[in-house]
Amino acid sequence: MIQPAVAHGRLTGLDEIVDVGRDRVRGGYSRHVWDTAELELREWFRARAAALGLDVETDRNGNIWAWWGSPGADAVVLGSHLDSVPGGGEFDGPLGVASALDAIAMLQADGVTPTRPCAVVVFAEEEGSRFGVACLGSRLLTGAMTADRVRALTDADGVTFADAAAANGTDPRFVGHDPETLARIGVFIELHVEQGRGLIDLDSPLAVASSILAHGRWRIDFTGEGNHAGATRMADRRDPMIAASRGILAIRDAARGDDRATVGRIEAVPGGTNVIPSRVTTWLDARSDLDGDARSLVAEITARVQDAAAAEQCEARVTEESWSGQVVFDPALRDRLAATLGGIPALPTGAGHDAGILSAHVPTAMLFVRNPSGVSHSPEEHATLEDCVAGVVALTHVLRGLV
Ligand code: HGY
Ligand code: MN
Ligand code: MN
Ligand code: MN
Repeated sequence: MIQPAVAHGRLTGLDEIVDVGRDRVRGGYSRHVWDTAELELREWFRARAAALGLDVETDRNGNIWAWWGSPGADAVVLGSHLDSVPGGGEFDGPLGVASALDAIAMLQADGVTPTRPCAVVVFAEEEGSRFGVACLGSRLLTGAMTADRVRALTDADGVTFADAAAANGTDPRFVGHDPETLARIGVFIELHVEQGRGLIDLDSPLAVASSILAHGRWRIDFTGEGNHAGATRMADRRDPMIAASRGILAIRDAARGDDRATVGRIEAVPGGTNVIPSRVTTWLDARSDLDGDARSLVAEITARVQDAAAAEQCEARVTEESWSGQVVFDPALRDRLAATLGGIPALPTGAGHDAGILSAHVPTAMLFVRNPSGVSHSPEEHATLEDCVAGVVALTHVLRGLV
């Protein structure tokens, strides 16, 4: 079989974007929806797709589609996302997009003409790093989140999703559930770098995904009394930073077994070295294998953070920002991939994906590529060229069997 093109030690395509959105402060990459880096990646995608003769369109939610042949129903859709977490790795997202384009290029080079519509999609704001909700593009597409709620989301500078969309050619009046675009998808397959040690432990370059943990995000506001750092005696304070600190330890202690509970973001208001804050906001990412497990974890966390706040004469309020139930990927499609690829293991994941959102609507599958560092959402995330090539070859075999 034809092999994917490589250049400068990377899949071609990935080598072209290696410097886009590098984060000089955090390390790794910061590429957030409609920022300079992400816009550059969108242009890169459009140019690569056009070079393959694909027709590119942006849907009403800012997701980009590149069609091989005419757009139509029952399409085979491959793809992933181009945005990153703050200081993220090189592969989370872009590997799936570059591999999808490569798979089409390889079939074209082999003289294949698809008998079914086929597309590569780039989903917008998968990480939720700008507007706080992960998989925003696929949630809007599928109606999993209402347009009104999404339009009102704000970024760190107070810019609303509606204003950011309008400034970048997406009319905010028309964002939201898009049944026509959704109805075109016959099957969706997302290739992704593995984000834990699963494939290291299995000693395999590739796996198919079996399931995704139930997960969500909650905002926790600890409120107390803002005051002077020098003039306020320790005994007289109602310091929400202390309440939040107790709360974060309680969150860690609440997570048992398959549970994961993470506080990766904290904000003190007003945020001065010589100021006792009036409010400290933390964001909780909580996950567990079953929906009920994740829900009871968050119920326990809610009780514990309220106790932690009360111990400091403060208050804690917990607000859900997003939720994704447990995903079990389509067993028939998974078996089909496994049969095509022969002897490939199946692997559950703790990471969320647009494929998980789509799985409630269309048969969906994922292919994971080994990550030798076992680390992701970090500059240490990695995938060897050899394993990336194996991923593209596998995706090409799968695509050939579907088109
Ligand atoms: O947060 C997640 O699980 C995903 O990487 N967006
Ligand atoms: Mn991802
Ligand atoms: Mn990610
Ligand atoms: Mn459990």
